[in-house]
Amino acid sequence: MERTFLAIKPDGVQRGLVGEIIRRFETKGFTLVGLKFLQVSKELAEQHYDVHRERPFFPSLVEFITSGPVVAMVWEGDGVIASARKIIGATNPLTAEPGTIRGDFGINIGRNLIHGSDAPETAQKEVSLWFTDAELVSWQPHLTPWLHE
Ligand code: DAT
Ligand code: MG
Repeated sequence: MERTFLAIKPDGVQRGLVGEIIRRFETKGFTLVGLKFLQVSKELAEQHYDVHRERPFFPSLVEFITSGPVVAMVWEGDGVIASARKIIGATNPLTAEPGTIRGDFGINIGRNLIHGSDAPETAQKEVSLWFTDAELVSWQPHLTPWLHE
């Protein structure tokens, strides 16, 4: 089953949007399989944003994601990677569509509330960077027959 990595960034936590953000994936019908609340280390932040290492905004990315607690999650479901990206919205909250998390709650690219894996390869990499196998729970939600034909 497809899995993706999502993280509510320090702005989402500080603004009291943790419940609201989790609700959107939960009510959509995806399955939560991993969840933790943590203070991100500089090492983890740099590994997570490794693809952006050469970008001018790399230092501020690392500084921001380590500036306060983060909610790290793994969600499961058919098509969850692309669907979560749609639920999250475009990178810049100012131009993200209303109805998306970034479109509804943000105005600045450096405060875009949530991270979501962008493809199957990055999802796999990020899930194993942030979670051990023992921290992920495989379970069968009782709602399944009401969500799948
Ligand atoms: P996304 O988070 O939508 O996957 P990304 O992977 O291209 O976007 O970039 C990672 C984060 O870096 C993004 O959430 C916000 C920041 N960022 C991206 N482009 C930026 C830019 N041009 N200026 C400042 N920050 C930027
Ligand atoms: Mg990205």
